[in-house]
Amino acid sequence: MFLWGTATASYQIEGAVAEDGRGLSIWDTFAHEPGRVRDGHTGDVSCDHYHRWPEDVALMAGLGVDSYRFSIAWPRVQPEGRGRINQAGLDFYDRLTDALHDRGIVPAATLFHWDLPQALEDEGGWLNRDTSYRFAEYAAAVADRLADRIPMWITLNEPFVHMVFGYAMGSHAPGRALFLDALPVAHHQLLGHGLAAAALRERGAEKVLITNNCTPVWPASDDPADLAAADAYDTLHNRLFNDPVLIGKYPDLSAYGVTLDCVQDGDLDLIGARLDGIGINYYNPTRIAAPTAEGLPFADTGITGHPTTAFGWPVVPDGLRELLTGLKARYGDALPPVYVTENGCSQPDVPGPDGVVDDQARIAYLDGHIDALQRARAEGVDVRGYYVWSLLDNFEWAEGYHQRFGLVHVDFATGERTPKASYHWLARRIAEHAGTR
Ligand code: GBH
Repeated sequence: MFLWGTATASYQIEGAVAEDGRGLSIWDTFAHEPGRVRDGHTGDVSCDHYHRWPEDVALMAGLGVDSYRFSIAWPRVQPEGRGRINQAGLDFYDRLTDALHDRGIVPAATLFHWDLPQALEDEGGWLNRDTSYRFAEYAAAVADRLADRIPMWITLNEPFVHMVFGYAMGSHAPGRALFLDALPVAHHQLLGHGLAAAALRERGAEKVLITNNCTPVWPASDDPADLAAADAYDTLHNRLFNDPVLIGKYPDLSAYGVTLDCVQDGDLDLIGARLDGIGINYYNPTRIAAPTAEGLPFADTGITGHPTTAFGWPVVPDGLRELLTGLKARYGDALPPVYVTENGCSQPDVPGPDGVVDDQARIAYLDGHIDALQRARAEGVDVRGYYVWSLLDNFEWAEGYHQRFGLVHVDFATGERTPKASYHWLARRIAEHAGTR
């Protein structure tokens, strides 16, 4: 069955950051530091989904989705990041899970969408190998409570983005700018994935996945220097995370002057254990040229000649087909079923005469990408799901509430939700596809 879905993440929608024993996450700390998030926005209240979730489940039911991808906040489950389990925090996801089942919506839970307990960051965060073991302990606690009712598990969301923005560049929590020295964060997250996957399976989890954000890489020209740079980028962005989980080994990084010294015997066996699917988040391709300065082995030139989203990201629907068929070409039979676990765009509010946001650009974006996905399926890629990012306008990380990705408009002053034109469009589109699942 093909799953039509929508996706969110805990820190981006929940609010209620001090309720029912929740501990601090690195995003609470980061967002409250001056100058980190645009206009000092925080997730303290956000969409207040922690209280308004019944309304949000009703919105999903109205959309007609088969599945909902949400994330579980580690600091709600383990306020100190280790040891004591806070059952009151798990109660929230337990209620949500049951409500989804009541509506016939398949829950797909992500265990880590970047909100690491602050207590673990104080001990080095993902630079510290111990965090991988703590992650498995947390995964076990969640699975003990929910594996009987949640069939689909995603260990990590976009370990690449968490490493690069969080630890290499510092534009996301925990705000560290270590450049290439952030590399152990890749391995420790992936080790955490492998350990958590084993813990989930021991507890009867039906499907275990990881979500990687991938980008087709376009060389700026066929000049050998540009081609080599594009290959370097593809290696460091896509293959660094896909190869270990799909074929059990890291790509060779020696040409870039870096090594993964932190890999220990047996790690790759855990990381490379067979998955039931791979989650892919797609937003846009990347155009790469030879580096112009010392340091990184590539230069990101940006893409011109395509429409852009409010974020300035290029809109290239066929990039999704290119990405999916490229994964099939590279990994062949080692590629498990693919779930597009995020795709969507930020657009400004354009209120129509009736007050409903008339987001025609989002409709065009989704329409084009759904077509591209269907073309990839026709070309033989086993794609089993498509989740729109996002159900609601929400806290868009360093951009705060300035970028709106929702199918549903949120008035952040009142919490009021109003479905946009794209919501109504997608509901029709999903209904039309009912027979082709
Ligand atoms: C995802 O990350 C996250 O999982 C989600 O939480 C987030 O809200 C959502 O996407 C929207 O941001 O410079 O033009 O080449 C997406 C990661 C990283 C994808 C930056 C686009 C560069 C665009 N993104 N990337 S461009």
